[in-house]
Amino acid sequence: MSAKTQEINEITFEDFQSAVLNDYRIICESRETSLMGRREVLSGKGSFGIFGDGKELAQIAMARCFKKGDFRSGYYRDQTFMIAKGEMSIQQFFAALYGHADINAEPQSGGRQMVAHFSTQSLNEDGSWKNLTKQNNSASDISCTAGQMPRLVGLAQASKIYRQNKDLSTRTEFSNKGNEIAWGTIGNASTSEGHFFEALNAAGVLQIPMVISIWDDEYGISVHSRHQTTKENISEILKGFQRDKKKKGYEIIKVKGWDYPALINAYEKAEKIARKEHIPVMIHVVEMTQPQGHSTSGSHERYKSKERLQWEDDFDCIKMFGKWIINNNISNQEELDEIRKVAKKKVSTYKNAAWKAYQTPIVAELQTASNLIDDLISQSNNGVFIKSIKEQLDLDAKLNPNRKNIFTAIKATLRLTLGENYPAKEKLKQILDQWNHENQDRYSSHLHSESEWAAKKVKEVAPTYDTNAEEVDGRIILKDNFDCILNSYPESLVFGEDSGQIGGVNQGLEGMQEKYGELRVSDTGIREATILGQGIGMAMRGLRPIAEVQYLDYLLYCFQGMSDDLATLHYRTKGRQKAPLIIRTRGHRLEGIWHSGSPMGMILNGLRGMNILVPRNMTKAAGFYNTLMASDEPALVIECLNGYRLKEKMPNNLGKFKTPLGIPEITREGKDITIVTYGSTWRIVSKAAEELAKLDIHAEVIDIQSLLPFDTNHLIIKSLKKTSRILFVDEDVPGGATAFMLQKVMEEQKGFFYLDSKPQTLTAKAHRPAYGEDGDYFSKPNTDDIFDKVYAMMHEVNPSKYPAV
Ligand SMILES: Cc1ncc(C[n+]2csc(CCOP(=O)(O)OP(=O)(O)O)c2C)c(N)n1
Repeated sequence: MSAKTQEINEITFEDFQSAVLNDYRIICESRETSLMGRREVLSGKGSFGIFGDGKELAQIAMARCFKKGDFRSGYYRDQTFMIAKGEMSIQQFFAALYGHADINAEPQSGGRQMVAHFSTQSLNEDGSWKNLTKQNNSASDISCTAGQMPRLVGLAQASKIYRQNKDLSTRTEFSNKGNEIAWGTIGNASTSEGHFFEALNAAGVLQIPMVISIWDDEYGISVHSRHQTTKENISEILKGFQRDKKKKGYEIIKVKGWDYPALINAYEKAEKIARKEHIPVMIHVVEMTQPQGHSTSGSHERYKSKERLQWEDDFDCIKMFGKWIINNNISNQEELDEIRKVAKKKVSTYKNAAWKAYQTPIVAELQTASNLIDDLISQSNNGVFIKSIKEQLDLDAKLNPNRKNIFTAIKATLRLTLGENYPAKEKLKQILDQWNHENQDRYSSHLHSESEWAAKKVKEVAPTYDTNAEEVDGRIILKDNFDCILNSYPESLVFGEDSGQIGGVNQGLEGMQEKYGELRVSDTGIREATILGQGIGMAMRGLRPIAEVQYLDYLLYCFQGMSDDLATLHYRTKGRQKAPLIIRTRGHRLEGIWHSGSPMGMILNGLRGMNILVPRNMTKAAGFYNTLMASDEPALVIECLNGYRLKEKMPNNLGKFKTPLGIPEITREGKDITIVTYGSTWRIVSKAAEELAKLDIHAEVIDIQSLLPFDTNHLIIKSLKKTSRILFVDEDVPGGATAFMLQKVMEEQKGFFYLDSKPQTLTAKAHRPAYGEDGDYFSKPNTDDIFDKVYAMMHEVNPSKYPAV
C-alpha cells in the first residue's frame, strides 16, 4: 500500500483507522441491503430484485476517487458506490424496490424504474439545471447491458470541450475547467456487446477523461466467460489499447476485487491520469463474486460448480477486507462483528421505514375505497356480489396493497351498480377521477419537457425576405443558418462522419470547421451508436450537441440508444435529467435498398419522448434547428436527401426564424380531398395535385412537417370538414407512419364524423425500394400512383363526372 502508506503518514493512525472502518461499515450495510432486498422480493413485497453483493469493495475505492462534478454511467450493481457517495440512502433503495411512486421517497425515478437503476437529479423541479459541479452526478441507468457505454463517451468528452473551449469558461455550473471524470461501470459479460468495443475505441481516439471499471465475476447470468470473451480475459485481449511512449491510448489496470489496498491504489492512479491528463483508463476488476446469484429470478447453484461456490465464499470481499483489517492491526474480529450487527439492524430499520412510507398512502386510498364499497353493499341490489369484491380487496390489503387492486375493485363495483344511483357511488366515481389524475402524474408525466423551455412553447418566427431575395441551393440556407447557431451558441457543436473537414456529404457545414475549429465542428469515426452517445452525454452536461447520422438508413445502428436511453431519459427520471440533443440526418428519396429509406413508422413508435421532424425543404429544416436550440428537448430532424440542390429563396433573418413543432401547413387549398403528407413526398403529392386540378379535382395538400408532435391544433380535421375525403401518403411501408396519422386523425380528431369516402393510405411497397429509376417507380408512390388513387376515390363518388380511366 505504498502511496497510501505515505498518505497515512500524513494523517494520524486514528484518522486512517476510522476511514477504513467507515469503508467496512458501508460495505456491511450495502451487503445487508442486498440480503434483505432479496428476501423482500421473495416474500412478494417487490416484483424483482438485483443487487450489488460481491461487488462492494471496488466501489468503495471508486467512491473515494469520485469528486463533485464527476459523472457515473453505470449499471445495476453499483449500490455500494451510490450509498458511499451519499447519493442514495438505504431507505431510498428499498423505496425503489417496492416501486414507491413518489419522487421525494424515491428520487432516482419516482418509482418508474426497477430497483438498482441509479440516478441523481441534474434538474430542479422546474426543469432548470442544478449546479452540476457541486454534486456527485450519475446518469440514469438503463437495463440494457452496455447501453451505458455510448453516453459515457459523451459525458467524458464534455470535460474535454469545457477545458479546451475558452468561450465556455464562464459556464462554471457545468464544469470546473474540464476537470471532471466520467466513470463507467460494466459487467464482464456485457463487454461482449458491440457498444462496449465501440465506446472503448471512440474514447481512445478522442482521448477523454473516462475511467471504465469492469466488474468481472466470470459470469453473465449463467453463461461463463469462456462463451463471452476471447481468452476469457477482457484486459488481456485489449492490451493493444495500452498507451506507450509513442502512441496515445489507454492506461489499463488489472486488480482483484477483494484486495482493498490494491483497489485504492488502482483507483488513485486511474483518477490522477484521467483527471489531469484526460487519458482514458480501463480498470479490470477480477475475482469478484456474486453471493446471491444474478438476481431474484434464479439461483446460481444451478450453474456454478461446488468448487466455484466454495471459492466465492472464501474470497468474499467483505471477508477478505476483514482479514486485512485484522492482519494490519486496524481492528479486531469482535469490533468487525459488531459493525456487521449494527449494519443489519440499521438496514432493517430503513427497510421497514421504506415499506411503511410506501404503504401509508396506498392503505389510506384503500381505506377510502373500502368504506365507499361497504356503503354500496348495503344499498345496491347486487350487494352480495359487491361483498365478495370487498372481501378480495381486504385480502389484497393484507397481502400486498397496491393501486391496481383498488382500481380493479372499484371498477368491478361500478359495473355491478349499473343503473343504480347512490351517494356512495357518486363519491366512488369522483374519487376514481381524482386518483386517475394523480396517477397520470405518478406514472405518465414528463414524457416531454414540462419546463418553460418545452419545444411546443417556442413561438413561431416566420422567415423574412428582401424584395430581391436570391434563390440559392437549399444547402446554403442550412449552412448559413448553422453558422448563425454556432456563432450565437458557444455551447453548440456539430460532429459526425464527414461533418468536419469537408463540411458534410451534402456540404451543409461547408467552411464551418475552418471558421469554428475542430473542437466545434468535427469528423467522427463510422460509429453511429457512439456518435449518439457523444451527443447524449454532452447534452447531459449542459452542452448543445448536434450529432449527425450520415443517412437515415444507418439510424438503426444507434436506434437502440435513441429508443432506450435518449427517448426515455426525461420520463424515467420524472423530469430530473434531460439531454436536449439534436440528431441531424437525411433520408427519403434516393435510390436503392439503402439511401432511400423512410422507416418512419419504426422511428415514430420507437422514439416516443422525442420530437420527430420531417421538413420538406431546407428553410423549414433551418427553422426547426432554431426552434430546437431555444428548447430543452431532444429531436431527430430528417432532411430531404434530394433537397440540398433545389433552389430556395434566401431568408434575411437566418438564425432567428423558427419553424413551430406540431403545426402542419396547408400548402395548396382544395375542396375535394385532403392529402396529408410530409418530407420528399410532399413535392410528388403537390405535382399530382396539379395534374388532378386539370381534371377539376381540387386536392388540399397538407404538409405535416412534424410527426411528433403531430398536428397539435387539429388543422387536418378542419380541412376534412371541408373536403370529406382524406388520403395519407408517404414512402414508409404499408401500415407505417400513414397508420399513425390515420389513427391520430380518425380517433383523436374524430375524423370519422366527416367522411364521405373511406379514409385511405398510399405508401411504398412492403419491401425495400429496388435500385434505379424503374426500381424506384415500382417501389414507391409516384405522381401517377397518387393521381390514380385520388381519381379512383373521386370516380367512386361521382362516376359520371369522373369515368373510369
Ligand atoms: C442488451 C441486453 N441483453 C440481455 C440482457 C439480460 N441480462 C441482464 S443482466 C445479464 C448478464 C450481465 O452479465 P454481466 O455483464 O457480467 O454483469 P453481472 O450481472 O454479472 O454483474 C443479461 C444477459 C439485458 N439486460 N440487456
